[in-house]
Amino acid sequence: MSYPNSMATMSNTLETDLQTLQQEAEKEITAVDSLEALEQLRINYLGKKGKLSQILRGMGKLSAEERPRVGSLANEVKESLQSHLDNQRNSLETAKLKAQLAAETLDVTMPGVSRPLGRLHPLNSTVDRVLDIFVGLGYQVATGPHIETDYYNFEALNIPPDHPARDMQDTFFLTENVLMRTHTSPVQIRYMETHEPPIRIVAPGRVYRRDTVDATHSAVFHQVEILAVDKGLTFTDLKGTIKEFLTQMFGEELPVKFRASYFPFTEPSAEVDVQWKGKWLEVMGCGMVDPNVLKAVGYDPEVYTGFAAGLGIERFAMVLHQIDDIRRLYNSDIRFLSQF
Ligand code: 2U9
Repeated sequence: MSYPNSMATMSNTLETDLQTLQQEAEKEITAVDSLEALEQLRINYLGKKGKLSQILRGMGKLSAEERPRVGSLANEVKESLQSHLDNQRNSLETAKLKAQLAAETLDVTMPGVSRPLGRLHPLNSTVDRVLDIFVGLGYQVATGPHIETDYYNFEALNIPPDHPARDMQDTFFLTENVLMRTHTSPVQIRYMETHEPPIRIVAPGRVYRRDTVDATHSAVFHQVEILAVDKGLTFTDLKGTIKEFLTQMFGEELPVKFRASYFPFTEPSAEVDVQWKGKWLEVMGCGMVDPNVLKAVGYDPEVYTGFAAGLGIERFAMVLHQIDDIRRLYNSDIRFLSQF
């Protein structure tokens, strides 16, 4: 049995078409340079409506003997195209990853952007040192409002209206009865009103006095005051406490002098001088709490005694760091501040 010529031609044509398709496709696949274009090629050649399917549609017309031959060639072509597609996808994906890695490379050895560290202002570090010493001696830190009433700032501290002692602290009044505190002492009054002895407190804070600003005066400055109230406290306890504080503050035991003075809220009162680098410096004031102050907060002065002391933080910072003008502490000049 022989086949009509047309059939032989049909199978030859299909085989040639398949081979041409393979050559063309493989050339295009190897030349493509993006994953998107590669996917488009896959659809064009191997997709449902792709070129391979179109050629294979002609297989229906083949004889039963020819069909397996063309069929197996078609499979070979399909597998070859598939493996070319896979190879090309792999190399494109590898190239893409490499490019991405190169673009995202971090040089971990590159020096960072330097950000200068901040630091404490010398007033704050001085307050901190003072507080640390008193906390070490068993004192508790107490704070209170900057805006006070006449009662807490003056009357409870044994400074009645029209008393000449008021002239010692020119005051910023907000109303007749309300003012900017001239010392941190109202903090201790408030604390005593709400606590029973024994008490040991240290009160740091900003205070306000009408003052003409010069190298040693400022209308706004900082104080730390201490107060201890207990049964049997004497001037000896006060002296021992202040000597210990000054020894820790200056880092060595220095000659200390207690010079009689006057404060309305203490009796007796004293100024404290310390000899440092050959000079006597007045560094703080102190005294035994006046019985009138204890009475004002409801403590019985026949049962309890107390001692108190106060110091100006600016004065201490200036002495310790040899600062010649108080205004340097408020100007925020970084060349000055970065020295501390
Ligand atoms: C209460 C009772 C007594 C606090 C005291 C001083 C002496 C003193 C000055 C130092 C320099 C103020 O900053 S300064 O100008 N202070 O000399 N302060 S006794 O006495 C008190 C406080 C509170 C209830």
